[in-house]
Formats: sequence, structure tokens, C-alpha cells
Amino acid sequence: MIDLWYTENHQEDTKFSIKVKSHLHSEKSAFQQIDFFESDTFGKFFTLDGLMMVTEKDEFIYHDMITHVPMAVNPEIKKVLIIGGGDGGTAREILRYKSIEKVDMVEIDERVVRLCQKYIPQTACKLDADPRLCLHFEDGLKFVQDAKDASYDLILVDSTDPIGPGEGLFTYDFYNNCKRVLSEVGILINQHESPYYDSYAHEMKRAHSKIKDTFPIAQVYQFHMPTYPSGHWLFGFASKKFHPLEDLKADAWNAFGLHTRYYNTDLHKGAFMLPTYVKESLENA
Ligand code: AAT
Repeated sequence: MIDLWYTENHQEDTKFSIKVKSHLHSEKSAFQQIDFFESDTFGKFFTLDGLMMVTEKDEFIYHDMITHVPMAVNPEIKKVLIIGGGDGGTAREILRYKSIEKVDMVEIDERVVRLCQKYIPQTACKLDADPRLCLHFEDGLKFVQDAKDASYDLILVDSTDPIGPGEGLFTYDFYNNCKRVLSEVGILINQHESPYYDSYAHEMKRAHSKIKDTFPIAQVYQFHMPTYPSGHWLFGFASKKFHPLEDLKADAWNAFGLHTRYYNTDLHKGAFMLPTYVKESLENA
């Protein structure tokens, strides 16, 4: 019996491997190389251009933290824009709130959505099942450039790293357009890379320096993501009005009565308490 392993370079001299039972699918779409695998420990998972996106075992951590943090700061959020997130996990979590009226989801690569619907229904389950969700297959940068009104209460940037199709989502042009289409109480959450390995920390600093130039409130929060490089990952929280800790509405969020496996309103506060090396790195960004 031959052992089959998925291996990703986290640094030039550092690799992360998962033993796979099968390589379920492989194709090159118009935008990126897409692969689906199955393993014992992490269940089914998929990669884009050889980088881990989602595993069945740890996706709840990422999708809890991208959605519930802003909802606990402004429980009145009604209209949401998701950029990327083709696996559907972010849409699934935000649509758990009955108070959400409309979600536009803009994914550049329709193949990611269709393949996740086939192989990872755990995350994709709401993509064709909720009338509040409207799917757009186009570049998120172009979508916000073309959007007219300042109507979104929340933008969730669930994007790949800033190489390949995700590059435009880490630019001043993108952040300025996000600010323009957000309402006065709007919040922007973005996939903010990792502080640990130098190449990712470099992207973290670049993103932070642009976001803090654009928004009066720009904070960063952390979570533990076992299958991403170093396991230590960040989201950015930017807003024109709300501070993620001073404006936390813990009682209102708890009154939603949602059961979550990672997020809770105590962890919310802790997630913004960053290690010293991360704080220093962001201060110098
Ligand atoms: N929910 C966690 C999964 C992702 S996937 C990110 C998605 O962003 C992919 O489906 C990709 O096709 C989409 N995407 C990339 N660029 C664009 C763009 N310009 N416009 C719209 N969608 C885009 C996030 C994983 C994070 C990994 C961190 N290492």
C-alpha cells in the first residue's frame, strides 16, 4: 500500500503534510489550480494554487471568527457583502442570523463554488438554499468599484492571500471603495494573514498600514487555525464608527441564542489582546 501525502511549503525549509486517503479532484480553472482531498484527521479539504483554504475539521474556527465578531459589535447589521468565500462557510454563518436581510456574495471563481457544493456541503450548504443570498461571479475589486450606494452595514473579505486573483483585495483602491460603500456604521472585516513567518508578516503589515490610513478605527484580532501556516492567523476589524471592544454588545449577542463552537463573547475580548511581538510589528507597519 502506497502512502499518499498532501504537502504544503509553509516556508522554504518548512513543510506541513497531511496523509490523504484520496485526491478527489484536480483542475485548473480560469483563475487558479483547484484540488480537493480527503483525509482521516481533517476530513475533506481543498487547496487553491497549492495553499490550504478549508478543511472540514477546522473551518468552524475561521468562519465563527469572521462573522460573529462584527455581529456582536453591531447586532443591528442587516445588509452584508461577502468578497470571496467560495466554499460558503462565511455565508452559512452570517445567514444563521434571522435579522440579516440581504447578503451579496462576490466570488471570482464559480468553479470553487460548484466544487464545494459537490465535495464540501458542510460549508456550501446555504449557497443555493437561502433567498436572502445573491451570488455574483466576478472580481470583488470590480464589484466595489461599480457599486453605487453606501448601503452595506458589513463587508467580509474572505479572500486568498495577496498573490494571484486575491491581489487586488489588498490595495488602497479596494479599501477606499469598501469605505465608500459602507454605511456610516459600517464594519470591514478582512483576512489579514499571519504574524509569525516573515513572508506572511510582511503581508500583514502592508495590509494594516493601508487599512489604518483608510479607516479611523483599525484593529486586528487573532485566532488559532491549525492548518494555516504557523497556526496563528488574523482578521482585521475596521470601521468608521464602532470600536470592537468599547462597542461590544455582549448581552445583545448572547440574546441571539446561537450555539457556536469557537466564538463566545469572552473570547471576543481576548482575541484583540495581541502578543507583544505582533503589537510591535503592527505599530511599525
Ligand atoms: N472561507 C475560507 C476560504 C478562503 S477561499 C478565498 C476565496 O476568495 C476563493 O474562493 C477565491 O476564489 C476567492 N477570491 C480570490 N480573489 C478574489 C477576487 N479578486 N474577487 C472575489 N473572490 C476572490 C479563504 C482562505 C484564506 C487562506 C489564508 N491563507
